Amino acid sequence: MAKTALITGIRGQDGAYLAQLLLDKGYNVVGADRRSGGANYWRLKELGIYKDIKLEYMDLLELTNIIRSIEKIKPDEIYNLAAQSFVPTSFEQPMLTSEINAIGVLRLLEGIRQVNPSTKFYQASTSELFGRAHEIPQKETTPFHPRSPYGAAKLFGHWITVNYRESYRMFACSGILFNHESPLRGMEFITRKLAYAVASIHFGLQDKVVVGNLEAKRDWGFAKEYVEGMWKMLQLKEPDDFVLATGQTHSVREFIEAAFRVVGVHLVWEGSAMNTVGRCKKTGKTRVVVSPDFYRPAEVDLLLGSPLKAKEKLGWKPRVGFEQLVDMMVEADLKRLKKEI
Ligand code: NAP
Ligand code: G4F
Repeated sequence: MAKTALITGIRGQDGAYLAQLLLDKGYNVVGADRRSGGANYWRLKELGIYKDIKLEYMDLLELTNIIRSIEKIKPDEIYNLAAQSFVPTSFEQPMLTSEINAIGVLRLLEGIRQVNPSTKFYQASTSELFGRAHEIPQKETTPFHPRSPYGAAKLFGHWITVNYRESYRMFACSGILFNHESPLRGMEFITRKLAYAVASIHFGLQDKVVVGNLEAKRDWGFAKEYVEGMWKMLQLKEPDDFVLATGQTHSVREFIEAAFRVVGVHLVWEGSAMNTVGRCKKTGKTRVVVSPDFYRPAEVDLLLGSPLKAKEKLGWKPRVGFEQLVDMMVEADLKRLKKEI
């Protein structure tokens, strides 16, 4: 009999790719969909899977709703991808972020425990847990030191998942995923913001992009590969926690340079820190401006993960490299914009 998976955050980047993967594997896929204004299913539509998914109204803020949904759907596996996932918003709305990213995980685990504790559970943990990183590269045993309300809330989500596994012998895994991107990434994140801006500048629809800290470094991988790692974790004999990462790190500045190279623009930089601008080497036109508006109260300076345990125990390894990822994202936005204009 086909397995049933319940995915929270189905309308997000990872939710869409995971739904696609599980449908391909023959699962019945149910998406937990909160009743939010202007609900948008563009990712599921772009992947051509919108009609193959059942949607269930379920909000991580409401335990009774979670219990009823689990009773009704009877999932074999639950993937908790729902979150207030944007770090800057967590400084503006720390309590709402914690209600969703911390207590929301507990509500879900408690719902599973009460209805059917043999349901397998995946928690979307994050490299933001490492924050002010205590070692390089970061691995499963690296101490946590979150640097935002987002990271602190996710830390609770991570430990409560471990706690329910240890206390109630539940099959609960936490994936400590480093940044993963794709053409389906939300526009507020730096990679997609840049891919879209570069495409837009190329077609003359805008002349520059305004960004924040150029020196922050991230371990950027391709989201479609990371959802495969999530699924692999729930197929293990014993539940465990895993880092998924590429093992490579690049600065925001390097991402910007690579993105502009896709459209043949080579940048030269002038100034420093918040007074930096990036100009097109050929035309001298200003294409990048740094503004304090996009700086955070506390920054995560360097993330670099070790995927060694995932390689050994899950047989998971990333294939798409940095340049290929940047290229894929800019090309996708060039194609989208070309259709629109
Ligand atoms: P995303 O695109 O922002 O998607 C998050 C989803 O969560 C959205 O569909 C959102 O629904 C839903 N959501 C928010 N609040 C909710 C609530 N109260 N009840 C139910 N659903 C709610 O994020 P993503 O990039 O796919 O990431 C997936 C998960 O992995 C998140 O938990 C994120 O924190 C974590 N993570 C991501 C990365 C990464 O690099 N992408 C790395 C590590 C961990 P709406 O569509 O209604 O807004
Ligand atoms: O793209 P970002 O907003 O992603 P961030 O903060 O690393 O968080 C993402 O990855 C986490 C995993 O490590 C997830 F848990 C989380 O849910 C999310 O998916 O910012 C990346 C870096 C930061 O250092 C930021 O300061 O880019 C820097 N940055 C510089 N200018 C900018 C900008 N970030 C954004 N969003 N916008 C800018 O203009």
